[in-house]
Amino acid sequence: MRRDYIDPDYRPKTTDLVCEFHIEPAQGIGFEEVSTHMAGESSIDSWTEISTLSPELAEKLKPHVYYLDEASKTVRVAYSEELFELGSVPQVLSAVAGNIFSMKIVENLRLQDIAFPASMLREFKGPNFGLEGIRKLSGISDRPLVGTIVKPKVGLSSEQHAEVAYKAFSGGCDLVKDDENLTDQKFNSFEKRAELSLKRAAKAEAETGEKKFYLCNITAPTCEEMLRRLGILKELGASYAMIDLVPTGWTALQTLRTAAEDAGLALHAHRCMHSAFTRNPNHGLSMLVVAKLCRLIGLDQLHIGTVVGKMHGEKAEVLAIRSECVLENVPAIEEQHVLEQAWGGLKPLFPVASGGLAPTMIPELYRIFGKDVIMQFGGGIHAHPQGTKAGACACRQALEASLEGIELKEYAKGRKELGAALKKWG
Ligand code: CAP
Ligand code: MG
Repeated sequence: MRRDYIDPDYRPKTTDLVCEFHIEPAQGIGFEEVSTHMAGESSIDSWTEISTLSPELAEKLKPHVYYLDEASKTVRVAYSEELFELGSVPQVLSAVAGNIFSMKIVENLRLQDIAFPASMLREFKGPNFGLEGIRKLSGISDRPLVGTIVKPKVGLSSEQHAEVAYKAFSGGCDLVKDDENLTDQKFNSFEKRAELSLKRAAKAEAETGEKKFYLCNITAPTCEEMLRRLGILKELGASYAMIDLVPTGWTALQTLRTAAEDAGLALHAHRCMHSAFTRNPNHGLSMLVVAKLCRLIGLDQLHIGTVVGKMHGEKAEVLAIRSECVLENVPAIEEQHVLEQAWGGLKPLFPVASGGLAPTMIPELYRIFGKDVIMQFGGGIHAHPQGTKAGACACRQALEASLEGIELKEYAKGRKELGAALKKWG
């Protein structure tokens, strides 16, 4: 007989880490059976009762499956904080998002949310800049920030890349970033691109009187190389570094967080590859969990979805992710599988909406996200009929119209950039 961890009378302690799972048992396995074994496998158990685990130790460390609802396939488990290395995201994931996905008794399993106890929050720094810090840095307090991704994703030389960045800055972009798959290729080396693009950012800053940020992608094969690239950005006077958070991994992010603070750089996190494990609603882990881990670790900006653009993500889900980025106290939302979370003073991070956006979507984006969002347009700027500069200008015009509550069609009168964008994207 293996242990039974089902305990509906248990009330999670403030020191417990609580997880909500969606569980579908394999054929012939009962819901309670799979729930209790999953809780055991993610904490102290093996597949059979082990003599090395004394009853006293088991009692002290056992998980509590305190909520089970077979109809909604939902289970909540409270784990003692003693099971965890409190400041290690990799260790926490090895436990509550580790072996359990491989169990034969599980047909589908999804980690919907993790509610972190205060003891764990204290072990993490959270964002160094965060939403408010970025606002201070940019001097922009009253509107969304506008950014672009240099396109094509890869293929331009460093000089061409810097020129596109300059046009985007001149047209009105606050931020210009690399694409996720641009790192240090033969045609466009990291060092040269960083140097030239930062120079062009400074030129545009002087010419426009607005702050201009270039976000160079430091994603690299090792942490050492990533830190070296971070050092180069610091030397060149950058304000930001960008990282592909999933391909580089949690250890890289935790390493980078400290180094970025020492270097005085803000961190922009691109979430490419997240959908490999977040997209299936029945299996994997949620983007909400990814976002919470990013805030915990302390990234300053994170892609969260757009609702209206080219990437998947329903409005309710995207807004729940947004809440985890910006609120101090997140209330539970049963139907979104969101657990209550108090953030213990960890700073909010700046949410980024990106992916398939055009200037004509700005009024809708503003309605959905309000002013605390960074709107990023790749194709939506570089495919503008009059070019990149006009594309960036059209975005700023559409944003001005949205802030003033004026219809785009009306605002486009006498503004040829917005007019052309409306013609193209309606
Ligand atoms: C957007 C983008 C970003 C996506 C990522 C792209 O370009 O550069 O990587 O926003 O998606 O490569 O698709 P476009 P998400 O504006 O031309 O689509 O933000 O959902 O992680
Ligand atoms: Mg991209």
